[in-house]
Amino acid sequence: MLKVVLGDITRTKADVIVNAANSTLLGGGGVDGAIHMAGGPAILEECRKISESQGGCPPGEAVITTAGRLPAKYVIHTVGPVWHGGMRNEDQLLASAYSNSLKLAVKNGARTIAFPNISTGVYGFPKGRAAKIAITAVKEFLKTDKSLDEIIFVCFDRENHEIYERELKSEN
Ligand code: AR6
Repeated sequence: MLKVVLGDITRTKADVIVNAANSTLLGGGGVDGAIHMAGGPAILEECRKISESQGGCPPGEAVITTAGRLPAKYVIHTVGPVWHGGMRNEDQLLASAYSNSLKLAVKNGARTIAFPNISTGVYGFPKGRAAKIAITAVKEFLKTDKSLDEIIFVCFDRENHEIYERELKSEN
């Protein structure tokens, strides 16, 4: 049910792939840039509409769009917190980014979902701490909702991959 892979999320087959976006929803670098590049302009078009109607997306929340040309049905764009040292509600906001993405995926009928390591790139969240929060948030969600078949953590860098492998192993 919980799976960890090393790779590029734009090549991952899942009903939903999650994007680590920013509050404007208008694109950026990192995984956000890769998703828009691979998925094509239809994704940005929908993001723009959502952004105009609700004024962007605050940290911890999530919105859904088409996946364009990606091998997924939807992209869920969530905004992780910028790391400021841990005293600005970063842990809770990161957990919410995961749980709100899961809720939105289930609401849209998804059975499989792939997450990048939200906030651990440009936003500077410590990787080990982020992995613990991500895994805990997903496990909490799975306690009450049984509709997802597979949740994949797609790690792009080896460091995150090793951290996730270790975290999941130590829990089993
Ligand atoms: N597939 C999977 N993971 C990836 C990929 C990929 N193709 N490319 C990078 N990563 P980041 P953040 C990993 O910086 O920290 C954007 O500009 C990367 O190794 O993409 O949440 C947004 O617009 C890292 O572990 O997102 C925001 O402004 C993880 O994805 C800002 O960056 C997240 O790194 C968000 O920062």
